[in-house]
Amino acid sequence: MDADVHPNAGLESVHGAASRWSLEDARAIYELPFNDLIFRAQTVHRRNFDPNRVQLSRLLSIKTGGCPEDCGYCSQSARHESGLTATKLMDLRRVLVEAKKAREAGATRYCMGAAWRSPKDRDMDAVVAMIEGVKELGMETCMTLGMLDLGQAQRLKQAGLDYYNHNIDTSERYYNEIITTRTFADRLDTLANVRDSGIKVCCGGIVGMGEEKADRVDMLVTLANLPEPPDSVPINMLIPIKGTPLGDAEPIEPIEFVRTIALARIMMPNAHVRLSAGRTAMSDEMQALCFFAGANSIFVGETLLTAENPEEDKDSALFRRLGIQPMERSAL
Ligand code: SAM
Ligand code: DTB
Ligand code: SF4
Repeated sequence: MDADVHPNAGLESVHGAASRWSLEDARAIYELPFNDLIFRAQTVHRRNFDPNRVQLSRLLSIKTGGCPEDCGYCSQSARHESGLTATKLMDLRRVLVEAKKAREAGATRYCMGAAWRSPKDRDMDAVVAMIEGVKELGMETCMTLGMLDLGQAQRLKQAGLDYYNHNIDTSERYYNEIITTRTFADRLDTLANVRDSGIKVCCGGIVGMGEEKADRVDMLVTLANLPEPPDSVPINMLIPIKGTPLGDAEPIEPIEFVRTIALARIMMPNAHVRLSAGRTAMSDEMQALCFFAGANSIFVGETLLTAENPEEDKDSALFRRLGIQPMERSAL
């Protein structure tokens, strides 16, 4: 552990929501003895949230596959042979049928994703109608459509979009190993457009892509030091997809994953930290540790965008065993 960082650093206001993080402090916290790290994360968590409530989001792929980008983890890139069939943009009625089902299953946020580099002008009317329709169902809306310029972000805001998901995915250093068709700086530009339009930012990344510990920490430092920390921080565990460059990646060591969740919680105390992709490969005990480390949101439903997610029965059984209740919309 870094001699300059006291084991209790981060518990006091000096590292509160408004402060900025140095790489050094963040790395030292990540490396703390596990029990100290988790105790600290749980303490921060309890100050800001009900520790026994977890928010439920549901994903829908409104346009699958055929994407021109080359993100090395993704089943939807046209450059990878993942065997996925590309689809056109989904019809509004079908989106609303799916959203209603999600609401009935307890989801409070509906997240719609499209495999685009960025939306084309001709797509905007259709996605605006989806936002309006889902809002009318009384759910929060989130979209992830690739890069946005300011005008597009403002249009989505006007339609009532609550959140926009756009991940930085990894550290700036490791980024070019994973994606070459858009830069880290492009991602930050989109995040600025989203923020400036008044839409809440959902931004996180993926763990388990062969990165070093320092990359995991650096990614979280970038997020925590954004002009405003994101409102939601999805932490995905890589789902290795056959036919993609990361299809044979070594799985991340579970304790390293839990450390990443804990550090996200400590550095972004007011954010919903989402235990996102990869839960089918996690034991119940690992998920319980993630909740203890401060994760307080998950995706529910048997599919994410294209990959598998735990069945709803399995999640409700786990929640029962842990005494966790779904978060109500009003508590968000
Ligand atoms: N095309 C849009 C974009 O990239 O901005 C939106 C969809 S994209 C699938 C959303 C995020 O899902 C990615 O940024 C990545 O963090 C995550 N993701 C995609 N494939 C994944 C995988 N195989 N394992 C874990 N996370 C993944
Ligand atoms: C995020 O960070 N994770 C979600 C959501 N944002 C859009 C997507 C996970 C995708 C997992 C792989 C798949 O389903 O294809
Ligand atoms: Fe396209 Fe998004 Fe997949 Fe990248 S992550 S290949 S941009 S769908």
